[in-house]
Amino acid sequence: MLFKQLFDQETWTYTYLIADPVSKDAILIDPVNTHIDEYIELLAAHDLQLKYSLETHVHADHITASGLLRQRLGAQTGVSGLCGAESADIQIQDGDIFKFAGNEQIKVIATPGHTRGSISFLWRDRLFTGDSLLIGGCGRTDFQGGDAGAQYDCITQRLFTLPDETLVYPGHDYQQRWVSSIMQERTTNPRLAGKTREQFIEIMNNLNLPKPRLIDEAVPANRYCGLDEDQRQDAVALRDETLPIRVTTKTEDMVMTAKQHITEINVGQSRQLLREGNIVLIDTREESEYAAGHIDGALLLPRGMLEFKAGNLPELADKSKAILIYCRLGNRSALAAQTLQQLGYTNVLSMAGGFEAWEKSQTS
Ligand SMILES: N[C@@H](CCC(=O)N[C@@H](CS)C(=O)NCC(=O)O)C(=O)O
Ligand SMILES: [Fe+2]
Repeated sequence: MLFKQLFDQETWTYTYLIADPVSKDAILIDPVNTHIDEYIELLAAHDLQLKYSLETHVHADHITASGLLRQRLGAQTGVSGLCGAESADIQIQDGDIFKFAGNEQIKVIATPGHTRGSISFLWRDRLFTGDSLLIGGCGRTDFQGGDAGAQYDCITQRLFTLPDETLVYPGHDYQQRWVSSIMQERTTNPRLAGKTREQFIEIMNNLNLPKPRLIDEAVPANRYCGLDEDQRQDAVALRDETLPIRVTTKTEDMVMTAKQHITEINVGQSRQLLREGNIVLIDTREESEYAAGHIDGALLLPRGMLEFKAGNLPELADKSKAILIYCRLGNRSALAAQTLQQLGYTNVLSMAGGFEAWEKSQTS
């Protein structure tokens, strides 16, 4: 089996990939939206098919990538039925079992407290606790239906009763620790070891932590699998139109096929065409990637919105006009170029190597 612990530096969030190189089934737990391309590339590199994108809870400090993973790869999204995230495909309940890769199972253990709908996932000897049990700590209980008493009960009765050697993989760590065990937490966690329920509640009620920086943005978005208002509408339409194709086709194959049907040009040729002018330059990455740096004059049109937004852009009103499209590496832009062709655009080019190659060529 393949297991990877991924880290988001911005929010100190851990994301987990569990996959089977034989059956190709893959599962992500708590993916972060800003890493969507990394996930897609990682899955493609191992030729994996993302089956589920699961949440331990509706996060208050970052936005999930689940909705985008559903749009792009056809993964099913899952979050507890107690989270008020009705747009998720699977409303998870205590005791649910996710089967994958033949005999593999992920078991759901309800661990309310940090939020009402917080759950932990148990796979083999590994426990993914989200923000219920953290290494040497636990999730705060002062918002989203938090409940310190419930948190104490589920951690002491449901998690600390698992075998001592069970590995504890948390949803965050703010001190660069990666993994713990049930024995370690049961015997040394300062909030829980040797503490009564009353003492624990007293500690939790007096943490006085500032609100997470992104809470007002993250909680509403995460109730829609991390999609913003525009993407939510697009998601419904996309789901109907493209899901069956995405479920059965691997990303890699889709890119390969697209590249056979479109015209790619390299960075040098792109630069030349842009200098000559009279070409529409489109950046088809996500908004956050665009914000972090883009080619001058590029129009932002994320891949997931292409079908819906292209028709409304005045720059794309003339379907015979030359269009140059790029992404980070040249894969998404190949897919986007093919889509534009299918929409009737007759002069579409994709930039091979994408923004990374563009930047490299500028420094070399
Ligand atoms: N400084 C962080 C706040 C992080 C935070 O409050 N994290 C929650 C989990 S979503 C928590 O329970 N933290 C436990 C703690 O800080 O003790 C931010 O602004 O995002
Ligand atoms: Fe959290």
